[in-house]
Amino acid sequence: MFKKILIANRGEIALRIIRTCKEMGISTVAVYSTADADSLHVRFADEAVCIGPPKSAESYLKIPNIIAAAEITNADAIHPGYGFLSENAKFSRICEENGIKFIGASPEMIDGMGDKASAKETMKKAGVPVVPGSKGLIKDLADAIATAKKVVYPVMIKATAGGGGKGMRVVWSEDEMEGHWNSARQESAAAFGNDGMYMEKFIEEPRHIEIQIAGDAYGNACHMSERDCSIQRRHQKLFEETPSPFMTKALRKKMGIAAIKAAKAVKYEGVGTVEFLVDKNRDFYFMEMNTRIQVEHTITEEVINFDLIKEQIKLAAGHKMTGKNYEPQMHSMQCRINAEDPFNGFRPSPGEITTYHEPGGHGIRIDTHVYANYIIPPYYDSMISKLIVVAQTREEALKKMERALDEYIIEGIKSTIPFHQQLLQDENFRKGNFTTKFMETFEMKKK
Ligand code: MV4
Repeated sequence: MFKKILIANRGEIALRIIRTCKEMGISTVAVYSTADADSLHVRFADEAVCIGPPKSAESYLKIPNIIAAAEITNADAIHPGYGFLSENAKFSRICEENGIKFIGASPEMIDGMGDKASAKETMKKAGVPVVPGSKGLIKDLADAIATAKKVVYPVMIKATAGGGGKGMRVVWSEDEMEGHWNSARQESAAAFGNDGMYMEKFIEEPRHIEIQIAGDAYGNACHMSERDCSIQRRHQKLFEETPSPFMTKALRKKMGIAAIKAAKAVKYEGVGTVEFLVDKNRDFYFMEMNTRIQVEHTITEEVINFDLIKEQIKLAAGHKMTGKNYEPQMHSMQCRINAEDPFNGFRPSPGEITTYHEPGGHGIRIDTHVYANYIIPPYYDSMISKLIVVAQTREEALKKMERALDEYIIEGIKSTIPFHQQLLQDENFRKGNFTTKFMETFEMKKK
């Protein structure tokens, strides 16, 4: 097992990783920017190294500084958390070259899954259902028009280097193709330095359901229940739950088998997530594979009673797993509490938290790095806390979440607590009747 892990991240996930390391008897090294000197991850780690000024590009994304911090502290592994360098092939490779274990995917895996068109081909060959569409990349506008005729409108053109919705367009008819083709390619070239595009049938009003998986170095893989992440706004997830209210026993079995096929096809090592689109007929299609621990891993931990970070560290250290699958035993949901004003278009609201009181009691978990008088810096993402509940049923989990949100006091800044309170009162939401389009029509009621 590793003796010392450097955590190349900040905020709640840095703290989350430090906690598990402590329980495993592993020493920890925090890295921080000058804006985060008062952050809890700095306080709770055994050692801390300042890696630069506030801007991420000069600190949390600055590979030489992080490697230097690992070398001076003699860390034998780096945990990248999510975001930042967690899916950066170059960083994974540099760790490898410096004899530091990267607790995440190999550079080849990151590159392979990062190219969406080739990841899709890999999955199709492995027998994982994919959305019907172009074979590989589209050559030019004429190819796009010809392919769309075969795929049948509406279609979607997507950047092969994409993700997070960038470089993606829905095309409803041939007369719209030229405009969307040009603008999507330009956007992709600017955002990713890669204008490779592929095409798919547009799935209308899908659900976003992802399967947590894990694999070891001996060819074992297992699935660990699903997460419904359909409640998103501009590709930012706001609320996640497991089981999905749309799930059936039969669908879970089929999606689990498909996720394992995906993992085994690429000899996946570590914990990962296979994302699917699920249509109204419960047909499902591979969308992406994430090679990192995700923000929403918590709700899976609650329903299978299992520490995913611990498993991730063990797998990175070469431990063998049994390969048995996990079924959800409970119902869990997570509200992402962001420093944003939901009454004003979710505008960022950094600054000092003047009053802070957390809810508590049975079945409630809060993962956060904030405290009373903490100043939220404006440089990083706006998530400040994750409120997670676990209960026997969805009905009970909803009640518990309502109670917890009512108890949660954050003053001095605006937060998304009022949004979640209103979400939980929405009739369709309560019935589990929602898709990825839900937030397009959701409107906040005035205070
Ligand atoms: C789609 C789709 C409909 N049909 N692909 C959005 C992010 C990117 N990773 C894939 N996305 C989508 N791909 C086809 N063929 C709809 C979306 C989509 C979406 C997917 C998951 C969660 C939220 C979403 C919001 C808008 C569009």
